[in-house]
Amino acid sequence: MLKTEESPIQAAVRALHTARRVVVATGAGMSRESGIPTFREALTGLWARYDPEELATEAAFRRHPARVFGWYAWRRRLVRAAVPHAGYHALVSLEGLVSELAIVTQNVDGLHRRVGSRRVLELHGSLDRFSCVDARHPFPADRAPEPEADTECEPPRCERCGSPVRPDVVWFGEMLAAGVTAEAWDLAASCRAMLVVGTSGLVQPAAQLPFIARDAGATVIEVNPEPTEISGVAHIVCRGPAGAVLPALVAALSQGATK
Ligand code: BJW
Repeated sequence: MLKTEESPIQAAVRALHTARRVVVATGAGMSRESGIPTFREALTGLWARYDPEELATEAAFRRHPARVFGWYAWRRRLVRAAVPHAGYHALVSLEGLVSELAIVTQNVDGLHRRVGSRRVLELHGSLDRFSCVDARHPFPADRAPEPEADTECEPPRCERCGSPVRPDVVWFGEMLAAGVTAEAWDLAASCRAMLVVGTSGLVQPAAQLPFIARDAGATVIEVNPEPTEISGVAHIVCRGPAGAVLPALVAALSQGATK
């Protein structure tokens, strides 16, 4: 896919220029430059002794509800304070440069929606929503406690069944929502180019998306400062942070720089 004299950005511009449908698949690295740690970075402060993979399970929540609820409250505070970086705004601009664009994100921070990206599919749910652990009855977000300090925090109880309230995210061992998953899989199978930004490609089933796109004939472009499980399947690899690569890519595309 990369012509010998081309830079990865130029090759990516060429692929995006001719693609009718573009999918951007984002992961935790997309928000790193906005101050939100990636999922696999070591935790800090009160949470330093815990492994995120052990906190993000229903079993952990049932065993230690205040610890897990407090961890999510801390993360919600980080997200509220975060300012979406230039890469987020570049993806909004990209909507105006291609015929059709959808963002499929594993992130639960809502930053794509906050900057105004129009078609955003959140595969792993959202920190902004809550439901109870037993029956998944919705719980109003404005009634969820928001501790000021970095601390454990007892979850509220469901008003209908009394079970503890949890964040409406997809934990390990849980199924992704059927509707959003079907839509994401259809998009991956029918896009002509997929930008894969800031994901390690370790978590299933989301990690399948670039493979589906490639098998269906799309050009897969990775944006990540580090090699990942996706690098081998990508036709084009832009090594660098999302906050620098995406604005450069969109600027080059808008100038029609295809050489
Ligand atoms: C930058 C950057 C910069 C840094 N710019 N980039 C098949 C095989 C093996 C295991 C399984 C399997 N199928 C299912 C499983 C089990 C499990 C799984 O995948 N486990 C793996 C760990 C092996 N999957 C599940 O359980 C899923 N459910 C499921 O499959 O249901 C069916 C089923 C049910 C029951 C039994 C069996 C099957 C559900 C997965 C849900 C994942 N949920 C989480 C938590 C969400 C809530 C929360 O945030 O707390 O989602 S886990 C966590 O990982 C979070 C993330 O969305 C997800 C992906 O992480 P991501 O985005 O890739 O982040 P990182 O941190 O890994 O990587 C960051 C990247 O950014 C790095 O590459 C950096 O280099 C890069 N970067 N700075 C650009 N500036």
